Amino acid sequence: VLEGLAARAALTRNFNEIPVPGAVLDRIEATFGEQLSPTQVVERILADVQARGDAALLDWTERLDGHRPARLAVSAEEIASASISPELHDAVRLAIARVRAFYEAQPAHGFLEHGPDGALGQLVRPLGRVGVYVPGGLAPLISTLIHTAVPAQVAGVQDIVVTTPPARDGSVHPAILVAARELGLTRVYRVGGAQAIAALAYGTQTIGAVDKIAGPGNLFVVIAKRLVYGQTGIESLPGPTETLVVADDSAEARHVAADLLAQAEHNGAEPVLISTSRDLLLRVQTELNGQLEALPEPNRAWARDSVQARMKVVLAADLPEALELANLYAPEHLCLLTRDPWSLLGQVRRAGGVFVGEYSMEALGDYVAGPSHVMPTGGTARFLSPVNVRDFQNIISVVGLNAGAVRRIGPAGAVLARAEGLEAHARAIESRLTDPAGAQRT
Ligand code: HSO
Ligand code: ZN
Repeated sequence: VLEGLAARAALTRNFNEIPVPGAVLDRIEATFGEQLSPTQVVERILADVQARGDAALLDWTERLDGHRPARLAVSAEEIASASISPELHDAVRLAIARVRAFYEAQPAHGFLEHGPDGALGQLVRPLGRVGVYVPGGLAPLISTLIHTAVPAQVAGVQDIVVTTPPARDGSVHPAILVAARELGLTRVYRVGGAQAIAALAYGTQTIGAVDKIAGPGNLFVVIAKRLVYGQTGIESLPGPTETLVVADDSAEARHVAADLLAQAEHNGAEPVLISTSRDLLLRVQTELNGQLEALPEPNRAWARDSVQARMKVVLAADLPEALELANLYAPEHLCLLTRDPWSLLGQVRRAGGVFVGEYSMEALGDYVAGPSHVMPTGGTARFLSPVNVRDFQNIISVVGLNAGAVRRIGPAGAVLARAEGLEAHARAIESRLTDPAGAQRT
């Protein structure tokens, strides 16, 4: 249990390179026959896809996912005929409807202010083409497709392509295909990893280049997104998830434990508990052990790894200190399980999402609450926001001044231009000031 300065030190995050598990390095050596860093692996894949297009995608998919697809594109028939249980299908529809309703409420329009100087404003336009990366791997993240594609659709993006790694038999999980169908998405490609990011950034014969790539992925996906940034846009570099629970003595220990374990079952997750009550901390410890043992495998092993390797427990002097520590950590998820959680909202400054009270469990937020579950991780909530409509729009500044404005503000512009040594700028401004026709206009 950490307190005071020790808590502060433990919750202060430095930017570190993503740690690479030894098993990943072993697999790289087995696959490549030499010791390469993950970044070197990604650089090779990016260069190869850029040079050889589809042929490289097929080779890397065969090599890394164990299957050589006959076609990269999932066919229209496959999407149309994908089927899941009625219960799951209804849940997919509900998730889509709720995420859509949430983003339709986000104000995302431009403005044009008319005044004596003319008009100034911002045009808001949807991005042209967006690529959504849907992780496969341990879990087929149906919800991640919904939580990334829907804000893009609400932003007005017409062209959304989906890439997702195929299973060993080459299939894509039917629920991902059903979700794509329900979203009206017709372009789904069975390719994952760095090769998928390369395809979206550079374009291949089958997969056209996109303007922005969104969505979480494994280490190689994140490195690839970082390396292609500039060639294409990215929304963030999503890393392992974190959940920070602030709880006082009124919190139900079983809820606190359940919320921490829910996110602990994600690979590499970091659970953090800050409480003002030592008694609650003890109760949570007992609950956590019991609930952990009751989980089935492999979930128990995943959750245990997060709890044992990364969980942090802090005893705070009072709720203001708890919130100050939470802001310092800037968690992806901040869960408030206190007597009067709404009263703390004013002190929340840095978090991806804040989950207020015992009925706002983050696990529900992962699926059907409304806001996208793609939220800033690793302390990036200091400067990033959750995926939202604005990620899929660009803003164009509008300058529409009149002659009177040039008379009033032009001289100052010319002075600044000459101070910068930029004579042609000054003259461009003054060309309107000396134009006799223009000078008469107001
Ligand atoms: N909590 C994860 C997202 C997720 N959970 C998807 C379940 N499915 C990252 O915030
Ligand atoms: Zn989750």
